[in-house]
Amino acid sequence: MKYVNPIIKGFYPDPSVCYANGKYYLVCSSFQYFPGVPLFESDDLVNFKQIGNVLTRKSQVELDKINSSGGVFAPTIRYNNERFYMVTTNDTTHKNFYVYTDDIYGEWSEPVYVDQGGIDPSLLFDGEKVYFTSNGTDDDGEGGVCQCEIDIKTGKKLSRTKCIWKGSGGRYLESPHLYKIGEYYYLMAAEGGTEYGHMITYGRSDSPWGPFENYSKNPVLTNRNKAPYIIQGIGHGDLIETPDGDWFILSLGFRQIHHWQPYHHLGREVFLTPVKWKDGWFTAGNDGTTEFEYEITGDFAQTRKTSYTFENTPWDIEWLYLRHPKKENYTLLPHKAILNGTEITLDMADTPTFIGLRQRDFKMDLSVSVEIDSGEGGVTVYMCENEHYDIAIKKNGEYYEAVLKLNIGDIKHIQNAVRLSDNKAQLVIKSDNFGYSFMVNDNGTTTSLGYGSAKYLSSEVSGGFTGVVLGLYAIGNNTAEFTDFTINYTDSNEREI
Ligand code: 6LW
Repeated sequence: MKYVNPIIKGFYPDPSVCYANGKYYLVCSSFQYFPGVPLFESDDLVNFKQIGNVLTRKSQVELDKINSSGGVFAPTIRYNNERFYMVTTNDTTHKNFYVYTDDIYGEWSEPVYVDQGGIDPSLLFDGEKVYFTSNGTDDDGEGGVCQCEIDIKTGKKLSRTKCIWKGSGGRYLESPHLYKIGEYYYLMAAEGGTEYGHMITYGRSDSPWGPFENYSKNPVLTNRNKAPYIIQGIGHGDLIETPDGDWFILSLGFRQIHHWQPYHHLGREVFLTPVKWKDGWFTAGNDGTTEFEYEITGDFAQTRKTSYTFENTPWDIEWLYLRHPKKENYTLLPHKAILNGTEITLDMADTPTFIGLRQRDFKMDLSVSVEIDSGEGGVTVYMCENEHYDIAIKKNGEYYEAVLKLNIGDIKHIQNAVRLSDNKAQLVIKSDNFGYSFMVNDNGTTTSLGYGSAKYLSSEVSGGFTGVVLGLYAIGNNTAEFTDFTINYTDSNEREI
């Protein structure tokens, strides 16, 4: 079969994958969004369906007042002895912890904390031993990939934390995963930072503690020298073997808006790259790069969900809140969302009344009918509190208007305000690689409110680790009702840009 990258589109960074009971399970980071750590299932390693989230209770994850792109960093998922483990960092509290479940469709445990610093923790179950590996600094103050042995029942350290690898010389040595494959231990990691210089490197050893002999052609995978090319930033990956003995790296990467325009706003997405072994060393992709298309063994088709409605998108799986939501402000029905606004606005690193979906592709048509009593209610194309474009219905004295607000850093601009005949209207957003057109339909009359460029919502402008989320919101002590919500995506076919 032929598959096309990315296999999961939209803001789903830092993928980690495991195989259990005939299926693959994948997790990603989630930062300031709640619930935390999206969880996917797949039969074939190409088609992944989100089945839930790992961190669904406030007791599992502290997100109050955290900065955007703080909170839940890169997770690792592993399966051992009929139990799933997800280990991650809350970068705001600087704590590494894991949770576990025996039922992948059920709730996960309360956190078990491990007293080792750094980020990007990973677990290796090796017979009776469990190794806990992260980046950071060891007990003697040495920096690099650090490791200790833990008691998996309590999270207690059974050894000192020791620096086991310094990487291949790139900056930001991150995302270490230790594997036992055949007679060797392989330590794979990312270097270069999660930007255009991102790469995957590895070494091998006959001991989990090293010393690791570096692969002679590191990096084993990177798109840093591939230009002009849409797929960039390939790095931070996990290695997986299929039951047929084929090997792959699932990694993050991102799509620039154009070959010659180095901006990306959809976040870091999930890419699948074939791996080949020779003489105890592996290579990945096409001469160490990730391409759009691969032919792999398997008799199945790649399918994608391209249409999102309230009816086909359950409220408790793909929808996201900012930090810990005040649940009493949301009435989420099969065909309608009723949001109660507060004084918290979208410009604050706080918890506005907001519920959103990740933007999954460049070319999109979004429409929703909105009715408000007072205040403001609408849709935000949201990168973070500093960069977001908002289309809304707003009460202005005795009448209602449709507004478009563009917020780019210190510039907060009302682009347009059009008086409405009533307190309700249909809001429409159409996007392509380069930007968003905003329209309002008032009783059958459509008016353009303006345009916002995608590049100002990009990671290159905004910084941070997230991607654009399309959020329904309400502000003011008001009620906003949303109905007839649809998002339709068209395959952007970036190869032709
Ligand atoms: C993550 C680090 C990285 O912890 O970005 O891409 C950080 N790699 O490994 C946040 O996603």
